[in-house]
Amino acid sequence: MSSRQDEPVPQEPHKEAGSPACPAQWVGAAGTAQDPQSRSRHVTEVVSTGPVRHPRTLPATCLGPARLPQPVGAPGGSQLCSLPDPRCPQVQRVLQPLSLSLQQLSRVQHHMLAAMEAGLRLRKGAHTVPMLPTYVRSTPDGTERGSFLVLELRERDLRVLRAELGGSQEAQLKDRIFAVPQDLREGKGEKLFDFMAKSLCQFLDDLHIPATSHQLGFCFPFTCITTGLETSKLQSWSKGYSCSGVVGRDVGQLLQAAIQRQASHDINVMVVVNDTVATMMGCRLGTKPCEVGLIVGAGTNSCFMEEARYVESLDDNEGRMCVNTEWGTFGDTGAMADILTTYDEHVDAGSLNKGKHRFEKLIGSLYLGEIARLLLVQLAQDKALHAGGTTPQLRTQVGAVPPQCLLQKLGLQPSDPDCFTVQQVCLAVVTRAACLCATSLAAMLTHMRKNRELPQLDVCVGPAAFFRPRFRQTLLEMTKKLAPECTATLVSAVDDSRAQGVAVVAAVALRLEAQRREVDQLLQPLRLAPRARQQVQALLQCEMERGLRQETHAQASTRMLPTYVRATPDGSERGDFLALDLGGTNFRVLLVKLRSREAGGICMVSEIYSIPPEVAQGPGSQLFDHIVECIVDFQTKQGLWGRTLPLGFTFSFPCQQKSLDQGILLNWTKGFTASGCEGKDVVELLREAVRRKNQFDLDVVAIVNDTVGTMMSCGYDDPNCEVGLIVGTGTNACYMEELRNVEAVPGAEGRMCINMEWGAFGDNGCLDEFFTHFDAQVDRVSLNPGKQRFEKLISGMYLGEIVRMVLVELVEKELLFQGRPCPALQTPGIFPTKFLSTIESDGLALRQASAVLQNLGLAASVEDALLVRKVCQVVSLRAGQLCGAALAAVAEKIRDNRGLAQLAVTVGVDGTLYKLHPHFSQHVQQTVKELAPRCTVTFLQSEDGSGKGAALVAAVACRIGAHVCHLPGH
Ligand code: 0WK
Ligand code: BGC
Repeated sequence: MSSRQDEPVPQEPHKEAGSPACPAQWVGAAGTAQDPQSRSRHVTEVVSTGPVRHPRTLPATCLGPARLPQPVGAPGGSQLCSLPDPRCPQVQRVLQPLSLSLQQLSRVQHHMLAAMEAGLRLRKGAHTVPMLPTYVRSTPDGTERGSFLVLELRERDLRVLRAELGGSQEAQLKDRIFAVPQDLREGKGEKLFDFMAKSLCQFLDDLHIPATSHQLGFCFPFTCITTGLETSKLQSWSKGYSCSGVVGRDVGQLLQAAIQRQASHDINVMVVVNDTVATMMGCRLGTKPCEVGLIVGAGTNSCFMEEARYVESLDDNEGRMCVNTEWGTFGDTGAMADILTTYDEHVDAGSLNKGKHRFEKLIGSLYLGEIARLLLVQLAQDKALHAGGTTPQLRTQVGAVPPQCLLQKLGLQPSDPDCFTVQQVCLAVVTRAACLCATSLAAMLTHMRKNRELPQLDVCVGPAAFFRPRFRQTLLEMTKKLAPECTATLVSAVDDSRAQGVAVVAAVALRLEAQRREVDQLLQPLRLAPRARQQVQALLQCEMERGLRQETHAQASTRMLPTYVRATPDGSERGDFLALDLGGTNFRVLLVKLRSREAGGICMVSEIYSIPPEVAQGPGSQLFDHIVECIVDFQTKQGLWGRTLPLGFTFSFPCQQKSLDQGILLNWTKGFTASGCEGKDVVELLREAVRRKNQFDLDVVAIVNDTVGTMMSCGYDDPNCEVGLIVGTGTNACYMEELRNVEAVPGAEGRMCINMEWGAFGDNGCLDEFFTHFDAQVDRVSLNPGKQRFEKLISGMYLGEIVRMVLVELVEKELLFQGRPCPALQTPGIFPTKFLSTIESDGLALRQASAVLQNLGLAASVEDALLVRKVCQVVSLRAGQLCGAALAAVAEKIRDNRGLAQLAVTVGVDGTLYKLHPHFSQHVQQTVKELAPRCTVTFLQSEDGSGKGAALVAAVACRIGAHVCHLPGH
């Protein structure tokens, strides 16, 4: 049977305790002063720790004319937390322990910073502050909409609101306040939650709010461990609350259960928010959201937007996470022993939570009055106040009162000097509170600046009400002194901001959830399920078989081209060789000297030359003339004139070979379209160009594909290397196939290296179900639509374009950059694949992503940067998995060929994407492990490129006498 006591009685809105006549809050609420007149929805007062525009002082009336304390930081003010020098030395002596020097404050700041960093780590140190993740991952961006119920449990009352968020318009609020009697605050927890649920239902009934389902945000200003927006387990009560049966329980569920017990309204407790978070989310400066929430009221606490990767307890450490510091508990393990005074110990001993929230007890208004009273008692005992007279009231705990009234209320007849002394005491207590609050704010800002790797930090701070000018001035100037590289702009708001903040947390959560669902839907086609990966592997195995067999070769999309490379190097190769390497990012000419290992093994000199697009896409003769010019330049530089060295030509395009030194170009790929080459023997084209130059001879011994060159180059170090893989501008692979399976080449003995040309896999439509509309767009605008379709899902020439297409669609759907037009993204090639490597690199990724977007003229929020990173990750993961599935098909083919239960094989790899992308190689390797579990595949990155491999092929050919020199006189 609920007692009258627990019946919620709505209060006159906002009639705060204490009459306006008596500036009650002098000592009470240190920093804050509620101006009951200002009922306007949003009064923003902006003060920053930028340069002091003009020193503010307290109105003289308060402190007496002459001996006003020097504002902090003013010239000559050494003792930072300076105290007025009362003529009375006793007052000086009693107040001395409250005045903290800059060294002491910096030490507190330093300890606080260390405690904050320790709090973020999984293994907590001795002195930590909790640093609790709140699962608020984004600040409002002005698009929040929706109507929410808000329940705000406060020091002495409960506020129930309905907030209508309308994007940039001001939130419409209806509210009611219900006093929370002391016995409820210190009684059974269930009673408190029933009271809250009842108040909620009464609010809905009284305001005839239609019976629909309501989303509720619960502002619960106590230390909670949060594991999601809706789940917060109470760690400890404070600020006069001590209900039983709640600590360790999920307060969101307790409230939900209490609401269900009311059985009158359909209300879902959607988010449980700490008051600092609500404050931060409810404040903004124009379009700039606050990234710090600061509470200095009955208690003190703060929160800030932390880089999630520093919150070790988080699994998904992408982006940002609002962290509730719970700095009120700082010093609970003795970190402040050197500044705590006996008065502080006394206050703590008399508090409901002895030994806890020590820092809060130096700043929160719940405690300052008590500290002041104890100082006054001390002063009275030292005959420095009221001629040493005290009264029973002064000796027992009292609330915050003005000096005159205070002493009269305490049955004392104060003299003017007494009033002045009381003011000094109050000033000392408040100034110390402001200075200590500044140490923690400075520590937090410094932490943020360091973690964001910024030379300067400039953030908006949402304090939960007006700070008293002196408190605010001391707080801001001391913060500036302790953290000169940080500028904090205080954006105060009347207490609606907190309630609005709770609604905004719910709205942002809904916005992010809706966005996440839409983004996942859009990206879904780019995700490859395990079944799809197996399918790709099986499809390629099928295409390989068809490519090798004469009767199906023409239909196969993978042309499985014989290379006439029958053996990998055995280390006995010797001699000097020229090599050309065309088809990758760079064109290289190399001199490769093969010696015995004792004589140094292989030494190479090479020169990189560019192939300008107009040469790669001009007349073929021009291209080969350009190649010859480069050879001439190289020979000159290397003093090779007069020597005709055997040459290996790495030509990284699909060539039908009838012998080692003959290769008919089937079709250009990778941005090459030089005319008059396709269908021609490129070795002949080169020889013609040499003849045109008519200055020297070339002895082309072998033309090899870059995959073959890579396999040979790695095979020189690892004889087990029987597969060559390139994932660079283009992609392809080769491997040592049993000659018996290579129907295009007579003979059944031994093996031959097959250039798979897997870039064309799917050109016959066998992969169509894996092509998304993004891929179709990329293919459509490519130089060779319909061709190299597998390559266009994987290689460096195309991944950036796929990402660009996805970003364009995300902007169109207003899921990125809030739908702001991004002309830059309409430009083909504007998002090269190297951006993926930058954006996906670990560590500073988000800053990299923002920097990349910035350079494209795209102002990105943290969410935008996160989303762009996600798109890059999805596109590169798919590419790595497709490449891995294809490689698994090759490994399984070799294992199958050899009838082995288990195969161990090495893959020689080259290509900028494989080598430089931070995660691509892992994606490939993991997929190979998944799809070819009976193959142990070792990946060997080629250090010297395939030019060395081409020279080795030439050397092997020369060694086994397979090469007939075409030169006159040979
Ligand atoms: C380096 C090799 C070259 C190959 C290239 C592929 O020496 O033969 O074509 O890798 O990688 P890309 O330069 O296209 O990234
Ligand atoms: C070419 C292959 C080459 C691969 C890697 C593809 O576009 O068709 O011959 O091996 O790129 O460079």
